[in-house]
Amino acid sequence: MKTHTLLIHAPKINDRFGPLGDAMSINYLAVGLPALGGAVESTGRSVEILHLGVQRVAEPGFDLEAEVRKLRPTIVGFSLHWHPQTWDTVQAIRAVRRGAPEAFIVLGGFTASAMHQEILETVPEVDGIIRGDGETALVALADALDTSSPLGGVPNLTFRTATGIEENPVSSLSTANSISGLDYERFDLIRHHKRYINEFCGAFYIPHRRPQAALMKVGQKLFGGAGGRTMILPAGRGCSVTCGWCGGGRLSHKKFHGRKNWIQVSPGRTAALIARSTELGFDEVQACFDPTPKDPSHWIEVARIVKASGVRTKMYFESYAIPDPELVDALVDSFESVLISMSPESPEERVRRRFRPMHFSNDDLVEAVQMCADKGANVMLCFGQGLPGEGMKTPAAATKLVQRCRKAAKGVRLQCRSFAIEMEPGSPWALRPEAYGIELSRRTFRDYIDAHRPDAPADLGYRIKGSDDQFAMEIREATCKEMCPLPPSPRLGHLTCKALGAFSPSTGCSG
Ligand code: B12
Ligand code: SF4
Repeated sequence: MKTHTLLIHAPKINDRFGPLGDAMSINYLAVGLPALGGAVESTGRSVEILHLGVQRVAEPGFDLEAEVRKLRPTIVGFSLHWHPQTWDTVQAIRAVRRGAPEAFIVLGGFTASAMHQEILETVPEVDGIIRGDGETALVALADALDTSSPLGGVPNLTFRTATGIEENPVSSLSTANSISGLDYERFDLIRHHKRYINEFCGAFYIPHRRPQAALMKVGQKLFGGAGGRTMILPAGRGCSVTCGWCGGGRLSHKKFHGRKNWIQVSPGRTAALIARSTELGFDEVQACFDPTPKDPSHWIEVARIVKASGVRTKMYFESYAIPDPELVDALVDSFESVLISMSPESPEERVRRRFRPMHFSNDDLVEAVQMCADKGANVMLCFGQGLPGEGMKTPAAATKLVQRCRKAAKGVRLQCRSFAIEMEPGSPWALRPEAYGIELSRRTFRDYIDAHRPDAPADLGYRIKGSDDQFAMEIREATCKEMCPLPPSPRLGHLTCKALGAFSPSTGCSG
């Protein structure tokens, strides 16, 4: 048996999440991966995508080393997109190298692009890294390997030579037209793709233990929440701004992917993907690309075409600031139900302004919640935990802000999510920690491997200068009491958390 190109996604198998205890995270594939496989397949080469989390449940005892020995791939491409995948991905790379010594092992995705030189220096099993957009470059790599041509002509590739590491320029950059023509719906290239859609495209964490998993399912059935089969829309690339903590902002895209601006998939193609989502078995779609919240014409046009097509599904729209009322009208008019998320990140306006160029005030937020509620859209608020600049008064400010929003959200459902923000490679505060008042505990690729190994101590990758443990605990307590992401509501979720914690007493919240 021979598969020409094997694309692999390794989730973080040994993660932990509050009341759920041991759980698997990073369950979504990069949305561009099925399209990448489709691009290679359209050149007449056989392609398969393996999700190592799906493999774990669908083929217990699955052995990657034995599998690649059998498949004998020419190229094995790892999607090292999200940094929490680092340890698991490196383990999988080693297994592939043992089973397929002749295969060309290439990496792509955000983390791989930001740390390309270092990865080649640290992991000898890796042959090359494609930075930024992958479609044209991966096909060019396949062409070069199949014809034994020099790799110096493969765009975006950093690769190992007999004498060192060579870096080809990022000369292949996709355009708005080219990304609108890609086959994002090629889920059929994923082995056990129905299982992927049914079990992995929803909850952020998949508990290892059965009681937690079963209880979560019941909770989600009764109260809803993240857990439906969600198709993430591949809506665009790049970003219009640079947020302080984000590894995917405008600055990072320019530095690592060669993209100075942002591009969007055309409204017609986006609407067609929304229609495909229902045929593929998804319950809802999620739009997480909103570079111009002040000019909502693009998404209004998407909503108009969806309505005209007669397709009905649910929409979870991540607004990059606060949404325009006309957009909310268009979404509510076109979708079965609408959930709009907004990310104040910090209740302190000063801190928010420092990290988010698309600023809005607390009053703007409360008004926007009320506007959404008046129009019948549910609301999700996303907070960070313990950003530099926050202090002992922050927990009380957070409580007050959530209470104001709750009052404004009459007649609709208000959910909250609150995550401690982790260090990401290539983000502005990783590049200039002193400017943000932090000290890094994660800098190198080796640090990222160590930070995500199964037995690693909890660490966000930085320490805020001058902060103490008492402050961290108070923030966590306020979060548990007022912003719990678990059903039935931000204020009562801590009861569900306690119930879940009863199955694993060492976990659970402080609320
Ligand atoms: C949409 C989005 C999401 C969506 C999911 C997107 C998805 N499934 O791909 C949601 C909201 C669910 C999400 C979640 C998370 N995200 Co996010 N997300 C984005 C966002 C806004 C756009 C990404 C996108 O759509 N790109 C365009 C698509 C079409 O291309 P693509 O999938 O990236 O694939 C291309 C290339 O990356 C490359 N490529 C990818 N894999 C491979 C493999 C090979 C072999 C090759 C050659 C090339 C290649 O080629 C592809 C085609 O050209 C970016 C920020 C930004 N503005 O870019 C952050 C971003 C990618 N997310 C990030 C993070 C940290 C996360 C989370 C870990 C957050 C968290 N703490 O939970 C989770 C992970 C969830 C998971 N995997 O289960 C960081 C990653 C930084 C880093 N280096 O780790 C980013 C950069 C910024 C940010 N902080 O939001 N995210
Ligand atoms: S967090 Fe900010 S910089 Fe990052 S993708 Fe979102 S809007 Fe862009």
